[in-house]
Amino acid sequence: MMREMEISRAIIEAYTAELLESLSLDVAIVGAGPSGMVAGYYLAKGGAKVAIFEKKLSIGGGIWGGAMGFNRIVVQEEAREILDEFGITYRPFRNGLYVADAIETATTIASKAVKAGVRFFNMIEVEDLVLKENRVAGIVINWTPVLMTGLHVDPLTVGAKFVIDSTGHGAQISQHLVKRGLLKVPGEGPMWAERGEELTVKHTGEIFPGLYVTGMAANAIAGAPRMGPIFGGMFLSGRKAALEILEKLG
Ligand code: 48H
Ligand code: FE2
Repeated sequence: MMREMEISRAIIEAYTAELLESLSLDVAIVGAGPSGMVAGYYLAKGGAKVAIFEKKLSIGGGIWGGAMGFNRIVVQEEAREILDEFGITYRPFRNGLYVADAIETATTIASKAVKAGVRFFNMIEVEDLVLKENRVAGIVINWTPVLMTGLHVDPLTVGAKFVIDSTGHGAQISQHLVKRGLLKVPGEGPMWAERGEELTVKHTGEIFPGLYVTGMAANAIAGAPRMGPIFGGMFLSGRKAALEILEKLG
């Protein structure tokens, strides 16, 4: 066989095998930001079959840019153990705040998640939910460029026992239930760092049978204030959702 065809076959076979293997999941996570990737890591570590679907080419969501492009993030004392779990380097600042490199944070969480067994599918956008007998039962997926260009191409479907909306600001996946009148999402409030962090974690959970929210999506569901470039709440939220789901999966 021509070398070029061998290369093509290697890619197509490897990718489609993984996609076929992911058609029926324990957990489908939508969005590869901090909360989604941390959730994926703990779920995979706990033995769940989990994949993350990310509409962009790059994973990492809002981590890369730190704040205003200053690529550092702040993490508070309560979430320091998660930095330790991943082996991310940090420096103490003061008043229980720590500073980590955004690039190291994004790459390390992604790498640990992959090695724990999370499958990442990038450039795939979740455009709807599967809803059966009043329970979310999967996600409806399409190529991001198809949706960007507005081509009329129907999607495919992935089944999941649980779906996590980790899409950040706006809670994109929960919005599919809002537009059908099944859910209300008040949206996030103006900045108040401590309160935003607290409420994000508090409101992380199952908001509709089969559908969990984490991170800024949980914040939007709760109508809680935004918190700016402090990421401990995102990590703690991802871990909380993962541990709750692992318990339900038994
Ligand atoms: C597939 C999708 C879809 C879709 C979106 O925004 P994120 O980083 O999300 P979180 O909640 O884990 O982290 C939030 C944090 O980054 C942040 O913005 C903070 C702390 N802000 C505070 C403030 O005051 O501003 O990541 C979400 C990911 C992104 O990569 C999107 O591309 C992806 O989800 N995504 N993927 N299908 N329909 N919608
Ligand atoms: Fe943000």
